[in-house]
Amino acid sequence: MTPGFERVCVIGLGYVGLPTAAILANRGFHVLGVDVNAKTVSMVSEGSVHFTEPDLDVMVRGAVAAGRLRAAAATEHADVFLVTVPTPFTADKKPDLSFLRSAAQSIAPVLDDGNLIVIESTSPVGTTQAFSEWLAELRPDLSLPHRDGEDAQIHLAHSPERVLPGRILVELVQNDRVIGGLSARCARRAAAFYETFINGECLLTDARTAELVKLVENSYRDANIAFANEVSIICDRLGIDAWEVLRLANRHPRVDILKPGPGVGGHCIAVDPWFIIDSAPDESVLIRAARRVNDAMPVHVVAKVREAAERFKSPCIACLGLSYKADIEDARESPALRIVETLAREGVGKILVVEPHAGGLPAPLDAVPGVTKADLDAALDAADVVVLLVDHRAFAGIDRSRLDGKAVIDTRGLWR
Ligand code: SAJ
Repeated sequence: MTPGFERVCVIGLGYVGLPTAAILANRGFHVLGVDVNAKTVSMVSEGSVHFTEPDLDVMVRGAVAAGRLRAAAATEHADVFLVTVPTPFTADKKPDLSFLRSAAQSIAPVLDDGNLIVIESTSPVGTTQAFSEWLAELRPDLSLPHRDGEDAQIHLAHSPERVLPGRILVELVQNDRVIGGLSARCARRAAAFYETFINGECLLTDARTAELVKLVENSYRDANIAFANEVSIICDRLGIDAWEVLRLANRHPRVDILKPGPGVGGHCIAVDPWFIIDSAPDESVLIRAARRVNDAMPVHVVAKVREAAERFKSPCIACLGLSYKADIEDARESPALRIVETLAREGVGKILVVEPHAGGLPAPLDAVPGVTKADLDAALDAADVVVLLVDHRAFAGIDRSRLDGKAVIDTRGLWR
C-alpha cells in the first residue's frame, strides 16, 4: 500500500463496488463501503453478500472479520473515493446521472485537500468534468482540476470498470485499466493507486477519451452481435443454417463474428451505446441500427415459437433459461425474460420455465398467469415445444432423445 492511499471509500456496493472493496480490504486498505440501500449495508456489515459471484462471499466475510471492511449509509473522510454507482438510462434512453450527482453530494462535505476521486461508473463523455463542476459548487474553498488543472487540490479521474460478471474478482485484478485524468497529474495519481492492487497495465489518457473508450468497447460488441443476429434472420428467411454459415465464415483468418442469440441483455451492452447516441445522434447511424436489431430479436423469437406452437392443440412450451447470459442468475434486461413474458401474455401456450440459477420466478413473471417454474426433467417430459433461451451448462448435456417429437428452437446453438 502506498502512503496517501490508506483509507478508501467505495460509493455504491453493487457488482463492481463490493468486489473492489473486498479486494482492497484484503490488500490491507481500510475500506468503507457506502450504499443507499439499508439491506445491502446491513448484509455487508455482517460479512455477507447480496448477489452471487464466485469467491466473493468468502472474501467479504474475511475482510469484515479482519476489521478492514465496513459498510455504512454515510460517506466519511478518506484518502481515495471510488465511485461505482449505476448510470442507467431514462425511459427515453437518455443517461440518468442522478446517482452520480448524489455521490458528488455525499463526497463534498468530507472532501480534504489531496484527495483522489475516481469515477468507475460507465459515463457519457463529459461526466468527469461535470462531477468536478458539481464539487466546485458545493466546495468553493477547494481547487478542482476542471478549473485549476495541475495545481488543483483534488485529483479526479475516470477509470471505467471492464469486468465480466462471473469473473469479476479475477478480471478486477488482471485486466488493463484505462485511466483518464482531468489533468495529467490526476491520471498519474489514479494510476499510482491502481498499481498497488492490479496486475494489468494502467493506460493513461484524458477523462473524455477514457469515457468514450468504455462506451466504444460495449458498442463494438453490440454491433458485432447485431451483425450475427441479422445474419441469423437472413438465414431463417433463406432456409440456411446460420450456425453453419458463421462457423465457416469464422474460419477466415480476419473474420470473427460473435454468436446470434435471442437478443442482448445485461446492464451494460444494451445500455452503453445509448450514451454515444445521445452525445452524437446524427453521427451514430450504425450504433443506433445495432441497438434496433438486437432489441427486435425477442420479437423474432416469439414469432418462431408461435409458429411452432400452432402445430399443437394445447401447446405446452418449455422455456429453458431466464438470465441474460449463461451460468449466472442476473436477469436484468434479459431478452429471455421478455420472450417468456410475451409468450404468456399473448396466450401462446402453457409455459414451463426452467432456471437452475434462480429460486422462484422473478417479479415480472410472478404476476403473469400461465407461467410455472419447473425442473428440467419435468419440463422436457411435458413440453411440445422446447425453447432454449440461455446456454447454461446445465442444459448442454441433456440427452437429445428427450427432444424427439418436439419442436425445438435453440436460440443459442447449444445443441448443434
Ligand atoms: N451475447 C450474444 N452473443 C455473443 C455474446 C454475447 O448474444 O456472441 C449476449 C449475451 O447473451 C448477453 C449480452 O450479449 O445477453 C451481453 O453479454 P456479454 O457477456 O457480452 O457482456 P456483459 O454485459 O456481461 O459484460 C460486458 C463486457 N464488455 C465487453 O465484453 C466489451 C464487460 O467487459 C464489461 O465490463 C461490461 O459489459 C460492462 O460493465 O460494461
